[in-house]
Amino acid sequence: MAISRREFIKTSAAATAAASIGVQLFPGKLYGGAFWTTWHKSVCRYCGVGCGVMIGEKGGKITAIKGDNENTVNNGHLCLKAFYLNKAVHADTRLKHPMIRKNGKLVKASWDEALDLVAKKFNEIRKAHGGNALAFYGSGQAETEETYMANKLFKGCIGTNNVEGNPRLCMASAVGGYLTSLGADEPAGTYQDIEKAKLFMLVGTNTAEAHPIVFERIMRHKNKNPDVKIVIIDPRKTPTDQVADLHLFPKPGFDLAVFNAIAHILVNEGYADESFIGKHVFIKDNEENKHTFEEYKKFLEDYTPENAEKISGVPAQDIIKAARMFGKAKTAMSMWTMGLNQRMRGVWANNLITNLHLITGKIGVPGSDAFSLTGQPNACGGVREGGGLCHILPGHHLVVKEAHRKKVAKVWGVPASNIQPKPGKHTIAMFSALNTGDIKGIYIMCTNPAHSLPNLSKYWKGLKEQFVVVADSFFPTMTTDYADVVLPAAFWTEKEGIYGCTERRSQYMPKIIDPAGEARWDAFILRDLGKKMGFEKEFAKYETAEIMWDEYRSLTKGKDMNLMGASYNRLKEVRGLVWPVPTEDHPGTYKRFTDGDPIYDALPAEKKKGRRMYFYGPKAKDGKATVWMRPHADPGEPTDAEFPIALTTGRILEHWHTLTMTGTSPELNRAVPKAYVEINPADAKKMGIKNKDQVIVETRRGELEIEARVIDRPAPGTVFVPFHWREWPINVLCSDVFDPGSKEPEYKVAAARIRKA
Ligand SMILES: Nc1nc2c(c(=O)[nH]1)N[C@H]1C(S)=C(S)[C@@H](COP(=O)(O)OP(=O)(O)OC[C@H]3O[C@@H](n4cnc5c(=O)[nH]c(N)nc54)[C@H](O)[C@@H]3O)O[C@H]1N2
Ligand SMILES: Nc1nc2c(c(=O)[nH]1)N[C@H]1C(S)=C(S)[C@@H](COP(=O)(O)OP(=O)(O)OC[C@H]3O[C@@H](n4cnc5c(=O)[nH]c(N)nc54)[C@H](O)[C@@H]3O)O[C@H]1N2
Ligand code: SF4
Ligand SMILES: [Mo]
Repeated sequence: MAISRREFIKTSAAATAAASIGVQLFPGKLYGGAFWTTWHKSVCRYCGVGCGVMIGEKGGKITAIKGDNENTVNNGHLCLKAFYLNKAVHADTRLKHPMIRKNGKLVKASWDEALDLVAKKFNEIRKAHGGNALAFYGSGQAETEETYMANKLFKGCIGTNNVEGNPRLCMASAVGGYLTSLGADEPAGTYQDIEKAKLFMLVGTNTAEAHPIVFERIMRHKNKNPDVKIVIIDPRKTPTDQVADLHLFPKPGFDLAVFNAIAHILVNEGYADESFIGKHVFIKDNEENKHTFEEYKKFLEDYTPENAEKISGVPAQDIIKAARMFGKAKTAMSMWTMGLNQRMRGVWANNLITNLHLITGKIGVPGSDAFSLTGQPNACGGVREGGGLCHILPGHHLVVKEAHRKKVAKVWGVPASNIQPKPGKHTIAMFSALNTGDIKGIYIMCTNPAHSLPNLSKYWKGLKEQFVVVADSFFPTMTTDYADVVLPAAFWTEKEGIYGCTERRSQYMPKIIDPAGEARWDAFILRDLGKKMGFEKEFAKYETAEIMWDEYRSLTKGKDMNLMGASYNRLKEVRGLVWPVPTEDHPGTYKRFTDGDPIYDALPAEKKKGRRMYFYGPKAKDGKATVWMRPHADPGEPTDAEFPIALTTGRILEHWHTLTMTGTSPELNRAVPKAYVEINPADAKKMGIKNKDQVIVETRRGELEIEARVIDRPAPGTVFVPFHWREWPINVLCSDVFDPGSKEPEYKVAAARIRKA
């Protein structure tokens, strides 16, 4: 029962619109079900929405999947990818045994052979070149327990902070935005705000395809309440436009001026809440410099809608309209994803969107929030909270802080001096160091960097030359092509663990069946590698997932992301808990920094006097958030006469990243079997290109032959290519310039030209 792709029947009826984005509208109806099926409560392993699923198992096989009616995230609904999730579990492409490269070929090996080899090689490298010649590269799709084990092994035992993961390519700018704007990572609100919001501003998010269940909630809410308005800011029309009241099309990378121009209208037309600003907000242009509201107004004078039009190409009238809609709406929710984060100035872009909420006071009240959508299912839980990047430690601790290193080292049972006081190498620096040979050995888990990094061919060199270990559940991938050792990892449903989604909700996933072939749980592979490397004592106690989770949780005690009330026992029963959840009887927290947040509630009365919010996060001062005076900045590679077209890349509904999982479903493959480049009809006409012509897309880094899809989606001057297929590796063409703060690369903008093949 494949749902055919995008039958765009122009109607606002929820059912039709939902079908076109592949949302299952019949709560509880199951796909591929059977009698005698045993149902298990779990979580979808695809996107960061974090939908609850019920998984059917029969005779040791996963047979069915349906939405969990009791889970408030999705209320029984599922999207297309999740429908076919069970096909991935039993796919022929599952990796079933370890492999070692011998004479250039990967050959079958035993677990002992493989892990002994990795331990020996890693120890040799460490002895000869020090711990910093080794690295770990993980994933926002790994469980919190898995990332926790990797952190302990690399940061705590081997003694290197070269621990990174794909959230650097994804959420790093959002983290930087939240830390600088609100003083603490992750949103203040939750999904509950959706049904209370009067206006949605969707910026650089193709919500309908990338976060379908969030989109479905927005759509239903708007259908029931026609006064709910939706503004989209994106250089492309996407299926998300089905609900748009207004769409602003900036040139890719040129929208910072638009955000400032919206602020300009808000402050000049009386929409600013000066009383909220006075009590809750600093205005700054750098860490030290505080400014008055008048000075901020003056700064915004440069950003008239007319000036912003010149920079971005968005008509001034549309900017004014968007600003007035935002200003007039009683409540407003902004949502954004990679269109903002994957940018040379991704942190600034995040700041500028959050500014709009802070200057109008549209934050901390039901229905209003600056709400970043997370890409992967456990980027928030495992990596942002779990400390899976080169500068952080589990539980919102920092490697640069001595007290934090001591605290974490004590829990890990390692000398505090093991944890290096300096951040390790961020992702691009890490793969560059493989190229130069400064890093000589890397362990890659649950991610496929030889497919997903930008300016890709540049980084293949290091992967080819250094010692590369890859733990994956599927084979082959572009990264296993470069592996010296391949380790088969248990997949979703074959292991238990915790995922933390966009709305600060941690959820439990049970082990339902045995792993395919000889596959083993990533956390145990890392534990046993640790033991083989000589850290017997340090890894002796981790016999269960629960032991790892409990130890990790102990590091969150008293922190803003307090998880002390989220025990395995409790998480097995409930549909997740939203932190802070300080005690076993605490229900979890709907809104942070305000009434009902246990940390806010416990603050002394004099701190809260005259206020409705107190930003108590680690980076906030005096309980205040920050409105940032960030100037417009162009992207790293603006178009020019030679390369006149802006290439942007991203994803589509039916497929997940590098296709290892969705590529196992014939239904999804049939729906979209290959890559293409979306070209606006006006551009196509000028270039003499017809639909389905083969064209060459070229940037300064390379060229790719691909089929043209002439369609009124990208604005003229912009083209779009999805990055899912290894046969059409668009990432070779992507730019690897990155944000100087977040170090997140600018996948969203490259200067390109196109010719007929
Ligand atoms: N089906 C599916 N769903 C997924 C995933 C998947 O692979 N497949 N992956 C998950 C992950 S990890 C992530 S990170 C999310 C990503 O989710 P999204 O960010 O929603 O998806 P993208 O397609 O990467 O890009 C979103 C939009 O950014 C726009 N954009 C490009 N440049 C600019 C710009 O300069 N300004 C603005 N304002 N917008 C711009 C693009 O036109 C595009 O429509 O999706 C998650 N969900
Ligand atoms: N051009 C372009 N490139 C991009 C982006 C873009 O927008 N445009 N977006 C970037 C973003 S936001 C992201 S998040 C990245 C994603 O990029 P990747 O993380 O590289 O892509 P995935 O396909 O999700 O890789 C996950 C891998 O883990 C394996 N796997 C699945 N389950 C398990 C498990 O339980 N254990 C182990 N060990 N392995 C498992 C899968 O088979 C797969 O090989 O791509 C980035 N690259
Ligand atoms: S919206 Fe995301 S979490 Fe929910 S079912 Fe779809 S892929 Fe899974
Ligand atoms: Mo992502």
